[in-house]
Amino acid sequence: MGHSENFLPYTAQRLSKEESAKRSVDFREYMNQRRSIRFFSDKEVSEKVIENLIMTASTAPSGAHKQPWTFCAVSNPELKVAIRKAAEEEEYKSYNGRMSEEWLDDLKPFGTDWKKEFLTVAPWLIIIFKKAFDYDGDKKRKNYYVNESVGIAAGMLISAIHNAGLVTLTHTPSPMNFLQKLLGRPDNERPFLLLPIGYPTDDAVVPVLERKSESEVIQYYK
Ligand code: IYR
Repeated sequence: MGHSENFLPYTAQRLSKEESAKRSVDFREYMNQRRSIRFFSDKEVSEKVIENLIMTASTAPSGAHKQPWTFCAVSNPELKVAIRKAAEEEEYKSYNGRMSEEWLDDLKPFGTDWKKEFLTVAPWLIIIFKKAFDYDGDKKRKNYYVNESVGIAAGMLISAIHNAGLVTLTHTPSPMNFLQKLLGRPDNERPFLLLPIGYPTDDAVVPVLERKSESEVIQYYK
C-alpha cells in the first residue's frame, strides 16, 4: 500500500467480544422494528434534527469518496402541494395503465394507490438527488458507482430516521424528473428517492408481513 502524508492512524472502538455480541443483537432487534409508514401526523420535526439525519447519511462510503449526492429538505407548504400534485399525476397514470397486472397484484397486500396524502401532511420531504458528475468550473468530473453510493446513503438515512424515533417510507414516483424541475436542480443531478419524514398518526397501521429467515438470506461458505 502506498501510504503518504495523507494518512492518519485509525483508532478502532475496542469492544469486548461480549459487548460486540450484545450490540449486534440489540441493533438487529431495533432495526427489525422499522416499518415503512404511510400514515403521517403533521407534528413538527426541527430543522436541526433533519440536518443531523442528513449528515449521518452523508457519512456513507462512496466511489472515490466523491459523495455524489444532494439532499433537498422541503418543509415549504406550497412546494409540498406542488410536489404532491405532480407525483399524483404520474402515479395516477402508473396505477391506471403503466404498471403491469402482475405488479399491481404484488402491491395489493400493501394497499397503495395513486393518492399520496403523506406528501403534504408530513412536516418534511427529503428528496435525494444523485450526481453522475460534478462541475469543476466548466469541466465535468465523473463520479463512480453512483447508484451504489447513493443507495447506501439512502439506507443510512432510513436507519438514522428510525433511530430518532421518526418514520418514513421510500416513495419512487415514476417518472420523477418533475422533481428536478420543481426544485430547480442543475443538470448533473437526477432524483433518486423521495422520503417523507415525521411522526406516525396514532392510528397508523402497517401490513402484516414476514421477513425472510437466516437460511433464506444467508449462504455461508465456511
Ligand atoms: N411508485 C408507486 C408504486 C409502488 C411500487 C412499489 I415496487 C412499491 O413497493 C410501492 C409502490 C407508489 O409509490 O405508489
